[in-house]
Amino acid sequence: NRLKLSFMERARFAKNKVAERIFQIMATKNTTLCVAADLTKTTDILNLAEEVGPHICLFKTHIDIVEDFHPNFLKHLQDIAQTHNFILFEDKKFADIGKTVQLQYSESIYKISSWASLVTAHSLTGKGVLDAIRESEGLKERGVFLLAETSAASSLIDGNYTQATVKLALQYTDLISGIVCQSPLFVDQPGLIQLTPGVQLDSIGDTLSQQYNTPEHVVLERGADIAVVGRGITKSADPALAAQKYKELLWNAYKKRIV
Ligand code: BMP
Repeated sequence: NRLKLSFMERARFAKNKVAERIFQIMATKNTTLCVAADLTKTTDILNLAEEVGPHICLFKTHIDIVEDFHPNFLKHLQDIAQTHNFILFEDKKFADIGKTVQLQYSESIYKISSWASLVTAHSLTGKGVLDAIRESEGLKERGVFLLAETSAASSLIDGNYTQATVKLALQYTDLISGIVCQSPLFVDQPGLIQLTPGVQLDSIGDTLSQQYNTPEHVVLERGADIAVVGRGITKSADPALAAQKYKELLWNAYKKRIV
């Protein structure tokens, strides 16, 4: 049961290289926090990365919301990621046919495959998406988080879709780092990582169907390994302090879970 094992122990079960690295980062930095850097200016994103860097394992971007994108920005971001030892994660949610995904992943001004060690994908169009990501040009070590459930109220995803997504993930364990979901779907797979968004302390949701749970709840009741926090940190007066607080709450919950 993955919920009772430490990240250090789980690292050796990981078949995906990036997942193995994530386990090691979590175990050495004592953090399971992924920040969602949903900001539209490159300087704001870089400042956030510097501020929260010591407290996070993953830095999640939506690169296509950036207004003043330039390739130099990625160079800076990579430097910060290296300094603070966290992983760059582009939340692209690929959902097209394989050929289109391949172009979206490796081409365009963003060239995602050249800098993002991690990306997200929908399972909607099936294995072609994963074959495309596996076969594309780009970083040698790459990982995918497959989306099996969402934090959105009244999501159209049902139990069958969720189960089929987990099944698909298990056919691509070399490529899949983990699954994005809201409940413990794969407790018998210690090498896979559960990533859970929809985490905030001061709010239960927004006006656009987002739903929030607390750090303790997602770790102890929902099986989250990594929690994604966006506005809970980015809208805070002191993002570094907020990140530290989320990190500590999440880590304490994890320690409580594995005893
Ligand atoms: P916030 O904490 O500000 O609500 O941000 C949540 C982040 O997680 C967003 O970047 C969103 O795209 C992502 N996300 C989510 O909220 N729910 C999901 O089910 C999947 C996501 O990727």
